[in-house]
Amino acid sequence: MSSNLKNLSKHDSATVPNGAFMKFGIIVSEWNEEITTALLEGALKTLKDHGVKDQNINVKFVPGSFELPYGARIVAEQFSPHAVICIGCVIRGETRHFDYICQGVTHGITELNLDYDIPFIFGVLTTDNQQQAQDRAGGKYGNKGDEAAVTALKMAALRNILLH
Ligand code: DLZ
Repeated sequence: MSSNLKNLSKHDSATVPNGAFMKFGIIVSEWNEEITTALLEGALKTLKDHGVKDQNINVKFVPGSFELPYGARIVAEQFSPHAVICIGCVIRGETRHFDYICQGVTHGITELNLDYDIPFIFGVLTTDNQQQAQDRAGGKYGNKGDEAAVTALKMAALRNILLH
């Protein structure tokens, strides 16, 4: 059976806004650290490739994905970024915990988008196993961190256009 999965991280660089005058917050979950570190590296590289300066990127860590919405809110309030990227990885286990964490973090990030004047980007992998996570953290399906960074640049630019 052929797979319709593709590398979703492939994008046309020409369509990505320049971030030279933008500030970004990144909040990263420590659970499944090997994966979230790879996602973070992807996001940082993509932001810098599109002109974002080191001093305009503020990275903070939280224990697990469930804590991402709270951490993202603090980063937004303390650092006044143009967008916040939330990075996590939830891998299905034997219990329902997976469902509750996914539900909590999704709902939390959605609420932040509605309550705050800046975009909060969902860079959270929710997979059935470790291999699926690796495939999406610099593996055969790209790096969700890259995608999250491209989305952050586009949403920050959209906000600038619409609000100014
Ligand atoms: C407890 C837990 C479990 C079982 N699995 C994950 C996971 O796969 N990914 C993740 O980011 N966090 C996990 N956590 C931790 C929760 O997100 C949270 O940190 C704790 O429930 C404490 O609030």
